[in-house]
Amino acid sequence: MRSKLFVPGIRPELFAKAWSGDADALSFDLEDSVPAARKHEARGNVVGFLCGQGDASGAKAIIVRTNAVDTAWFGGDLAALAGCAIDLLNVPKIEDTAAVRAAADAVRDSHGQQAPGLLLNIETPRGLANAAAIACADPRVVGLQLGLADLFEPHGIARTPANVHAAMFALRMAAAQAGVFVLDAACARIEDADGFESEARMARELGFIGKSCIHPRQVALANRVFMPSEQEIAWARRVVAAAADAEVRGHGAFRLDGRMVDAPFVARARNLLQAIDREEE
Ligand code: 1VU
Ligand code: MG
Repeated sequence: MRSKLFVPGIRPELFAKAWSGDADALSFDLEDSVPAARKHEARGNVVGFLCGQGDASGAKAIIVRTNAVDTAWFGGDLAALAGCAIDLLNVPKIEDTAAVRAAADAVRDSHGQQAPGLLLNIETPRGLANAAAIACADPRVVGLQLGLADLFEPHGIARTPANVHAAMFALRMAAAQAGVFVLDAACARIEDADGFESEARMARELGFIGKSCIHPRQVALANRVFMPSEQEIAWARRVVAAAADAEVRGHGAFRLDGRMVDAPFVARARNLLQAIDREEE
């Protein structure tokens, strides 16, 4: 999921374009891009569109961002989405494990055996402080989504590389503790391709799998930055092959192209190859 394109639920004229575009995932939004008076309309648009597509999204992951668990809209969002083929529900502003359990229970009630996985937004100071516990709170949680606009803007925190890195690193460690993936935040500066790309590169270096996009022109940038290079894949294959050989010889650490390789490096290589295999399935 290198790129996840947001599409406001009240802009159905964008749905078909987003569907046929290059984003790895689409996130139909019922939350902040939809004013309170139009929540019902947004739900109707999204449900009508998704039900009309059946499960024909192909390789694209289909996500819906609901309203937060403690809002009056959350229950109605889930009830409306119960019949749709959705890969993930993205739940915003999760702050503690009680909210995760409430979301997971509600999704099991509304969707039963077909319940989609949960992608949880960490976008408040309290959510960030509790992120590891949140990620571990229910087996339905598959990923965390960084929300920098909510995390920074109301508190007057500038979006400098140092501030962004601090938030990313904290979230990455929380996700790693739970063994779930993590996605980078949206970037509101549509015209600033360099800014988008430098945030995406920082995220990639920290092991994030992709980045939220709010405009189609950001999708190609995210797809490029988060795509593993041929060299990385070739190196991973060599590490795994050499590790198998070393194991036969009874060695845990060995030398490959002037570098020492042992268990953590082999784990990284295996993770990369497994991620590629999953993409190809
Ligand atoms: O060239 P065309 O006319 O065929 O298409 C336009 C436009 O319709 C299309 N487009 C999109 N298509 C699919 N998904 C999108 N999100 C999307 N955005 C635009 O691309 C062509 C060029 O569009 P544009 O440059 O004229 O864009 P507008 O001025 O119409 O719209 C800009 C905004 C930012 C309003 C629009 O891109 C948008 O609504 N984006 C998503 C906003 C959103 O969902 N926000 C909430 C999530 S982000 C968050 O919560 C934290 C920051
Ligand atoms: Mg937000």
